Amino acid sequence: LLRRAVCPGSFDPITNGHLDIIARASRLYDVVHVAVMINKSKQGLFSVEERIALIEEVTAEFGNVQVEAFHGLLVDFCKQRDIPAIVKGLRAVSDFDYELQMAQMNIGLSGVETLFVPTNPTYSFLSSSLVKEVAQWGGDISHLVPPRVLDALNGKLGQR
Ligand code: COD
Repeated sequence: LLRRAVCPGSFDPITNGHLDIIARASRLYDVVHVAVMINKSKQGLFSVEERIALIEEVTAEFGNVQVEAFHGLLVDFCKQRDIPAIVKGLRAVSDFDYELQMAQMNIGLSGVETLFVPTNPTYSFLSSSLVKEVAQWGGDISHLVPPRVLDALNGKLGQR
């Protein structure tokens, strides 16, 4: 029996903070599913296909990570794939209120557990939106995203 977990998110784009959580989950579980939420009401910088391609490239070395898009409820994604656990990074107390609410809703909906991993302090301030904002104005983000993502960001922002 394979032990599975899911790391869900928007990943627009994946940062070193996300990658750290996925890497740590991949050491604890046989298979880690990365679920990229499709949000029709919020257009991202990267398309869902582009986000998936970037995540696949930067997680390939772990050898047990599977990347997919999803829409609807995360617990339904879990049920369809026999995934009993959601792994989430907690950056600060500011994440906690909402994460606790979602965890309690999700276990109530379908019994799926949520495990919180404390963020690597190097990345505790890091979010996709800050990365995009800093990159947009030419700030150096090379220590905050994988090189492949840096290239992709420069490509996107250069086009505009
Ligand atoms: N350090 C550590 N972890 C981090 C960092 C960091 N710097 N940045 C992000 N993370 C982790 C966090 O665990 C975070 O939750 C996750 O990565 C994803 O982050 P984002 O910003 O890409 O994604 P969000 O916050 O937009 O994703 C929200 C979800 C898609 C997980 C959530 O909205 C969801 O589950 N939606 C599906 C619909 C659903 O089931 N709704 C009911 C919920 S009860």
